[in-house]
Amino acid sequence: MKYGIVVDSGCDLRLLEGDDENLIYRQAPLSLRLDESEWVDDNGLDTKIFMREMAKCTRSGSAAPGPEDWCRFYMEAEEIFAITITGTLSGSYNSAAAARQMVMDKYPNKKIFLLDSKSTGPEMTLLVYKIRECVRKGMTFEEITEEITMYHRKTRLLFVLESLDNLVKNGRVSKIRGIMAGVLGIRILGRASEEGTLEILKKCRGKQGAYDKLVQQMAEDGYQGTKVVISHCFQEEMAQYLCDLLRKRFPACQTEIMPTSGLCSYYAEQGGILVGYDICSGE
Ligand code: X90
Repeated sequence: MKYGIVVDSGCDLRLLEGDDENLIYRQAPLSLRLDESEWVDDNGLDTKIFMREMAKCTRSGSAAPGPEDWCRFYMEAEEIFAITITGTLSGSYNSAAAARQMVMDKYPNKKIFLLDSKSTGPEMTLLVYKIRECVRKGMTFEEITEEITMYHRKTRLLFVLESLDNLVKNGRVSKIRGIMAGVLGIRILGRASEEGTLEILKKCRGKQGAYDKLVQQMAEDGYQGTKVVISHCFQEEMAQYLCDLLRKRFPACQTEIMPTSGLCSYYAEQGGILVGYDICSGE
C-alpha cells in the first residue's frame, strides 16, 4: 500500500469511509481497565456495555499503546502519517516516536511523519480528513507534511463535560480545577490548550447554557463556518442541538456527529461532547 494514516484511539473515527485504493487507515488501540478486567479500545468495543461496567467498578484507568502496536501499522504502507492523542497527557506519542525510530533504523528510506495532536477526538479526525484530502490531490509526502503542520495550527478542540471524575482520578487534570464538576447541573466548558492540556474556560449552569457559550467561543476564536466534527458520549440530543445552533449562526457550516471512542468515552464520561473545528477562512 502506498499511503497509511495511523492514529490511536484518542481519535474517535473507527473507519475512514470512501474507496481510496492507495490509502489505509489504522487505529492503535489504547486499553482501558475496570477493576481486574481489560478492555481494548478497538472496533469490537461495545461502549454501552463498557460505560455500564464503568459505573459499577471501583478502580479504573487507561494505558497507551506500546511501540510494537505502532510498528505493526507503520509497516503496512510506504508513506505513513501518524497522529497521536496529546503527548502531554498520554504516553502514546512516546510509543509512536520510539516505534518510528525502530522502523527508521531498519529501513532508513521509509517515510513516517509523526504529529502530536496536543488534542484528541474530533480535532484528530479533522487532521485525518485533511491528510486524505491531500492524498487525493496527489500531493507528495513532503507537501502533505507541510500542509498538515500548517493546518494543525488552525484546528481547535472545545468540549462540554458533565463530570471530570475520571480525569481527576487519573491525574489528567488537577483536583482543584476539577472540584466543581461533581456538582449536579454544572457543565464544564473547556478546551485543549496549546500545550495539550485540559483548560477549563467556564462553569455553566442550566441545560443549554454551555452549548451556547461553546458556539460563542468558536466565533471568538475565529471560526468561519467550515467543517465541524462533534463526538458525544451518549448525548445525541445535545449534539443535535449544538448542530442546530451552529447552522443558525454559520449557515455554511458542515457538521458531522459521531460517537466517542472508548478512550474519549471513559474520560469525557456520560453526557460529554467534544467539538473539533478550524479557524481557516475561505477553505
Ligand atoms: O495514555 C493514556 O492512558 C491516555 C490518557 C488520556 C488522557 C486525556 C484524555 C481526554 C479525553 C476528555 C476531554 C478533552 C480533553 C482535551 C485535552 C487535550 C477526552
